[in-house]
Order: sequence, then C-alpha cells, then structure tokens
Amino acid sequence: MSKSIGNGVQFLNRHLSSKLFQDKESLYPLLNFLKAHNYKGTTMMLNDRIQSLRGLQSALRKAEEYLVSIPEDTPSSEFNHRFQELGLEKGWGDTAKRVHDTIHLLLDLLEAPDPASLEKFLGTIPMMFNVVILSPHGYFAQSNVLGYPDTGGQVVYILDQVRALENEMLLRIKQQGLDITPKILIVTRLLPDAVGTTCGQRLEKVIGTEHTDILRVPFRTENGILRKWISRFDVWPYLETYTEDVANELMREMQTKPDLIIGNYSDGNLVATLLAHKLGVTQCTIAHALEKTKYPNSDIYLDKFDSQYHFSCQFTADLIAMNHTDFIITSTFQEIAGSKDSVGQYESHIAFTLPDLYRVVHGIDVFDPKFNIVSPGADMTVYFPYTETDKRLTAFHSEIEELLYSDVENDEHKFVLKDRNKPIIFSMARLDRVKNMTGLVEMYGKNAHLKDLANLVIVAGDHGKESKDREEQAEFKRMYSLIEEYKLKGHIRWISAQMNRVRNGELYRYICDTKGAFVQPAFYEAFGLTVIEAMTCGLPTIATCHGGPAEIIVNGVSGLHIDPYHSDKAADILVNFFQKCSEDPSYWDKMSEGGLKRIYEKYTWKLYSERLMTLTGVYGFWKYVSNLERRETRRYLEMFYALKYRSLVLQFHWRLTARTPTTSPVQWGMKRRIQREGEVSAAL
Ligand code: UDP
Ligand code: LCN
Repeated sequence: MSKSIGNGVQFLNRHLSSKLFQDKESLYPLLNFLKAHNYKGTTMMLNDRIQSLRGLQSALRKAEEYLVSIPEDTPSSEFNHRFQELGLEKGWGDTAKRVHDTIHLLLDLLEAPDPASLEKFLGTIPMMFNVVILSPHGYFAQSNVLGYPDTGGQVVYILDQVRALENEMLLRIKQQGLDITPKILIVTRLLPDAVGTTCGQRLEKVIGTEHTDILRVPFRTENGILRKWISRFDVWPYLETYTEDVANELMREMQTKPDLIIGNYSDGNLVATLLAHKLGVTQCTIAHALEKTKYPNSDIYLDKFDSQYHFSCQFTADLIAMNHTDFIITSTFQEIAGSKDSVGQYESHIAFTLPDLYRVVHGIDVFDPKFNIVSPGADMTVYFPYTETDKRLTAFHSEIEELLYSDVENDEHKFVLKDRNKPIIFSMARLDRVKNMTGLVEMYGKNAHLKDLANLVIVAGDHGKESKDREEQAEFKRMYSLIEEYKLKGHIRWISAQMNRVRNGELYRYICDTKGAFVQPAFYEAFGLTVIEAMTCGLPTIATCHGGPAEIIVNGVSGLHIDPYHSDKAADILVNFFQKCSEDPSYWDKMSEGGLKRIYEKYTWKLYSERLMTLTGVYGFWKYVSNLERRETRRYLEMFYALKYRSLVLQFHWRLTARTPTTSPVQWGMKRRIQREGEVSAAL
C-alpha cells in the first residue's frame, strides 16, 4: 500500500518474523547470525558451546533462572564468567536487568516470532562500532565553508548526524555492557588548495565529539594530486582510484572493517557502493538531492545538459547506488514517491530514457522495503526559539545590526535599507539557480505593495571574490540587473554567504524580533535545512511547494507554501501574510507556534539517531540471511558499472581533455590494477 512506502523496516520485520515462524529450522539463520558476531576477532553474544536451537533455549533458560535470583542492578561483569560457560558471551546488557530483558526478548522470539520483538531485539544487539560516512566532493569542513558552491545542507546534516550518532552509539555500547571505543570517520576529499579552510588537512577532529574525525583523501591522477576545488558535476573520473585510496586509508585509521558505510549524494553513494561491495559491509545511502528532479527534463534533453553537468555519469551512478545499497534513508515521503501533483525523486528513476544512451524500464521500486523515512533536524543548541530570552545571544546583536542596517557597502554587504521599522523578509541559500534567490528578488521588486510592507534581506554568494562556479557567476549578474531594473535600492540588503552558524542562529531570531518571515523560493528543494532552522527558531516560514518543504510545512498551520513558478501569486501570499499580521499580531504568533510544534513532532536529531541504529541492526541481519537472493542483482550491477558507467566516464574525460590522447584517471587506475593484480575484474 502506498501508505507503507518509506516504512521499509516495518515491512521487513513482518516478513522476517513470518519467515522465522515457518518451522524450527528457519530459526537457524538467527542462531548462526548471533554466533558469527564478533568485534576484532572477540566473540560476542554466543560462543561455540551453543550448537543447536535446543541448546540455545536451554542456556537462555538457565541464565534466566540465575538472573531472577540476583539483584537487578548487579553489573554483568560479575557474572560474565559464569555465562560464558553457558555459551553466552558479552553484549547482552550491562546489568542483570538489561541482560534479563534481552534474553527474554530472544526467548519470546524463539517461541513465537513477532515483528515488534524482532525489531527490538535486532536493535538491541551490538552491531555498530565503526562507521564510515562518505561525502567526497569538497568543501567539507567545520568552518568557513557554508554557502560556498556545493557546500550547504549536506555538510550541516553530516556534522549534526555524527554528533547525534556518536552519543547514541556510546549509550548503546554502555547498555550492552561492552568496553569498546566506537569510531566514526567522515571521508571527504583533501584539497591542497584549501583557500583559507581546513580542507587541506588529512585528519580533523569533529568538534563536540570524542571519537569522530574527518579523514581527507585527495583525488589522484597519473599527473599527481588534483589540487583545486572542482564542481560536484565534474568528479566522476576520479572516483574509482579515490575508492581504492580510501579503502587503504580506512584500514590504516580503523584497523578493521567498518560495520556500516553511509554514502551521501551521488558521488558518495557510488564510492560507498564500491567500498561496501569490496568489503562486504552493510551500506546505507542518503541522496540529499537527486539532480534528475532538480533539473526538469534533464533526462530527455540529456544532450543539452551533458556537456555542462555530465548527468549521463551521475544518473548511471545513482541507479547503481540505489540498487546496490542495503537501505536508503530519505528525509521525506515525497522524496521517494512524490505527491498527487508531483513526481518523487526516486520515483522519477522507475522508468526514463537517456536518448542515444539507454532506456530504464525498472530503475527502482518505490515499494522496496529498503526505503525508510528518517528526517533530520536542526542542532537545537544553535537553533532555538526566539522566545527563550535567557539563552539569546545578545552579544551578537551589534554585529547583526551592522550586517543588516549599516550605511556601509563592502564585501560583506551591498545596498542599504532605508526604513528600519519594517519587518524583514529573510532568505539564505547558496547562489545556485535552482535556489531561485533571483526569483525572490524579482517577485519582491514587481510588487509595490510588498515593498511597502517589508524589507528584503538575502544572504547568498560572496561579494569578496569571483566565483569559480558557472551557475553562481550567472546568478550574480542577474541579481545586480534585477536590483537595478526594479529600483530596489533602499529596500534590499544583499549579504555575502554567512559561515558562522551560531551567529546565524541568532540572526534568524533577530528577524523574529522584526516580526519578519523566512522565505524559501526554490524551484525545487530536495529537503531544505534552512526551512527547519527557521522554524526551530520560531520564525514563520513561507516556502516552495516543490520538494521537501511541501511536506515539512502543513500549509496554513505550520507555515505557508508558495509556488515559485507563479511568482505574482506567491507575492500576493506574502502581502496577505504581512497584512494579516499587521491587522492581527496573533496571526504571526500562530504561524510561529505552529512551525515549532511541527518541528518537535517530526524533525529532531534524537529521533533520527535512534532510528538509524535500529535500521542498521535490522538491515544487517537481513543482509546476512538474504545474501543468496541478491547475488543476481549484484552481478547485473557489476556489469552495468563496468560496461556502462566506466565508458561514460571515459567519454567525459575525453571531452574534458578535448580528445588529446592522455590516459584518463579511469584508464590509469585500471592499468595500475592490471599491473598489480593481473586481472581487470579486481576493479570492483
Ligand atoms: N548556510 C549558511 N550560510 C549561507 C548559506 C547556507 O550557513 O550563507 C547553511 C544553512 O544555514 C543550512 C545549509 O547551509 O544549514 C543549507 O542547507 P539547505 O538544506 O537549506 O540547502 P542546500 O545548500 O543543502 O541545498
Ligand atoms: C541537499 C539539499 O539540496 C537540501 O535540500 C537538503 O536539505 C540537504 O542536502 C540536506 O539533506
């Protein structure tokens, strides 16, 4: 049923528990799974003393008998020895009570498997100590990068995700009664030309964590290391060699195979696929934004797009990754299956044609149980409601006032607002065409009434240096010409990308003080972290109806929707909002409170990390028991990668080098492997 889409783990649990229920024999995979469990060679859960289901049941009963005879809070270290003789190793819990609960769950499962107990049990057993998170394209760093081309929500998402995940991992390891130090590595590209960022540093500790680092590995070619930043659309020729280098660096840093590999965006998902395939590790993919839906008709007009965007490589990589992965996390339902008026990002990969290249007839199944909606949140220490006055960062107010209102024009801000008393329409995004910041300026400029009611403040691009990004350059020009055309001086403030997140948090709240609103006008927004941030600060949010915000916001309850393709109507919605607020100030409060309520219900990192741990347990088990069934798909994907993806990357490289007879990074990588290993198939 379509309402089950994105609830894969629930379906899987039902399926698995009914399979386990078939007969006694079908419980053996569970027994073998628990026996195979180990960390760096040390057995956990069950040891060799347990050889049969009957043996397992009897050991569990004996353990239960013992546990009821001792105080609940007895540390498991006091009876580990005794349990080892029964066949039970560490991992069941840290106290008698917890060990008892886990044993009880397993006994229940052995008697009558049911989906809820299975999920709970698989979520409880220790399975996640070493995690690799891939996000190859730069800039990935903790400061001075946000707002740069290609550098936005994905970086924020991952940095928040690892903090939440590390906490949850530490908590569970403690509760499992284990003494293991977890490790999370975010793997990205090392950029020797790091332009004032830390992107040239091999290893960087993630602030606010104990066991998480950013590991940077460079893109390498026959001619040495690639020094400069390149657009995310141009990374394809480097990824195969990159994967090999990453595999080596990982072994160096972790000294063991990771338990989970998470890919981010198309490039990270492809590298995750190659690595998970090579190492036999559970894989999770997070798309963030599938470009096919962001650029309308990019499939059918491939020839128009390909020279600039190389979508032939990207869409092929996406198909490979989404089919190879064990599970997919999405931020919303619409990302998978769209709505009644729009096609979902994954849904658009079911069937499509890349003219002269290939036709996809069964690209992905949106009903596949690998799909799970697990929504991110905003860091609540940075983004909190404007009403929490004692937490407010008032020390930033003079800087924020300078940013918004000073008479000076410099590299940080252009144009001056003439009336400080009006509410502010605020927007902040990378200066990508899809973000449609210029569209917002045009919409505002065209509507005299709106200009009367509110000021416009946008944060986008960098006035201080010329952008290397093609789209950004074009948007810069258009922005200046619109400001001129609609005579917006005095009404608009155009601020350069703002990289201080903590101050940005206070900026959203400062806009609340003006009784303003956050407007997100994108033609398509895959999810939209700025929407979440604004709502978490209590700033009423008016956002695009194309993509994530359509689901994040319930129109009229937790914010408002606008359609950027109907900009006159969108401007009227804004006019209406500010008019209503001036007639009845409680309307502003209603939108602010509605937004906050929505956030607390659905968009927090705590909910996210609990879910991710459970998914890793269930899909790890599923991978173990279903290995055979998936062999055919894997062979097909290997073929698709070797015959299609590689040849597309080669063509891209030839275009790049204007058909000069240089060796492409792919050919070079292959040549090296052939020399070393004596066979081509080693590539995968
Ligand atoms: N951001 C920022 N400064 C800027 C522009 C963006 O800090 O000048 C942050 C913003 O607060 C958000 C992220 O970058 O956390 C953008 O994420 P979103 O999901 O809105 O868009 P993306 O850039 O990922 O497409
Ligand atoms: C990429 C995007 O384009 C945004 O819509 C998302 O919010 C961001 O990644 C985080 O997933």
